Amino acid sequence: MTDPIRVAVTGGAGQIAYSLLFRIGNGELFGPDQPVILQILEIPQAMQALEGVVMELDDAAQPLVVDIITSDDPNVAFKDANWAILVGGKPRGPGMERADLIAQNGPIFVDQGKALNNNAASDVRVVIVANPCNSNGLVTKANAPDIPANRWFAMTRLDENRAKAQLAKKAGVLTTDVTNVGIWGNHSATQFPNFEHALIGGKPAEKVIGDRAWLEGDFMTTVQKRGAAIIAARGKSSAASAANAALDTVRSLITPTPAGDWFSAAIPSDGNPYGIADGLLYSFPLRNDGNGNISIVEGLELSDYAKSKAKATETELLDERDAIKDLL
Ligand code: NAX
Repeated sequence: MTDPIRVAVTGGAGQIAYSLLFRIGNGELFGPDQPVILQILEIPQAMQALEGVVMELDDAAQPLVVDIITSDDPNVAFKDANWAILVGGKPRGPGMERADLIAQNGPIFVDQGKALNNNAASDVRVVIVANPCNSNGLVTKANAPDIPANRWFAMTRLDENRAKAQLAKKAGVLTTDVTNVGIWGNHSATQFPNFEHALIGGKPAEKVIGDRAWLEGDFMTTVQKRGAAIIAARGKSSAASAANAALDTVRSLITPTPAGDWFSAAIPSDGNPYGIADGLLYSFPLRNDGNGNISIVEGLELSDYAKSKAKATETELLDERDAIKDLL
């Protein structure tokens, strides 16, 4: 039998994990022949709820799931993990400012960074979903100095998928016809879903749509504020679509990117070709060359409009970094 891949998922009793774990178990991440060991982390107060999730995982009788390990100790959950998908964190409560969210989540990721550093497999790759994901990722990375910089990703794929869906709807095409949508910067309302390079059926989206005012207006705000719109409609934050985006992210990291296209995730910004400050986890358009190398798409011409948007989200990330500087 092929050696199983160990996938650590945190926040296992939460809403995103409720979709994510079953889809990993189904083979949607690593294919129908690749066994997996699920290593699930929760906080002590949620271990009982996690037990229920594990009962359901058992009841799904997924042949690829060869073992399920649960723990409230990150040193156990991250032991020998080849992938760590960090979903668990403190949610934003009523009246809580973004700065409070950052401050309250920071310490969680100090501990998890240390635990990853000391326990994960030497090939571990880490995808941070828990918000504020760029800054949480920065804290985790800073506390895991032995894990190389090219193993760190914060999730902006949901934003990319949202942007593609909006463009496809407007143009009356399938989402598969929309390519080259890059998310720049932070997973927050300052993110820049860059429509200027997007293609619809291989033609510039701006030409196909023919409505720059919509692109700069409704399109941008719909994507930037989609999370809040879903909470308003559903009474809960996006979960199935977030799990879906986490799967998309990992798949893009392990399969070659189709010719000419790209995908989005936040990665360490050091030495990036677009003049964004070093020392951030900043989302860029990325390519996977199929040999395990993930690189920023180079040579994209940025208009003054695009530059100003890329800068605004950089500024927010610098402010966030300032708020957690003691943890880095
Ligand atoms: P839930 O509140 O349903 O679940 C979070 C789970 O994490 C809870 O079960 C909680 O007990 C657990 N948890 C808290 N602290 C933990 C710790 N120290 N170690 C392990 N587990 C811990 O949230 P859910 O809807 O699943 O969302 C999870 C995270 O994803 C949130 O931070 C959310 O903001 C973030 N999101 C990120 C998105 C992205 O695109 N990057 C989109 C969706 C989502 O909003």
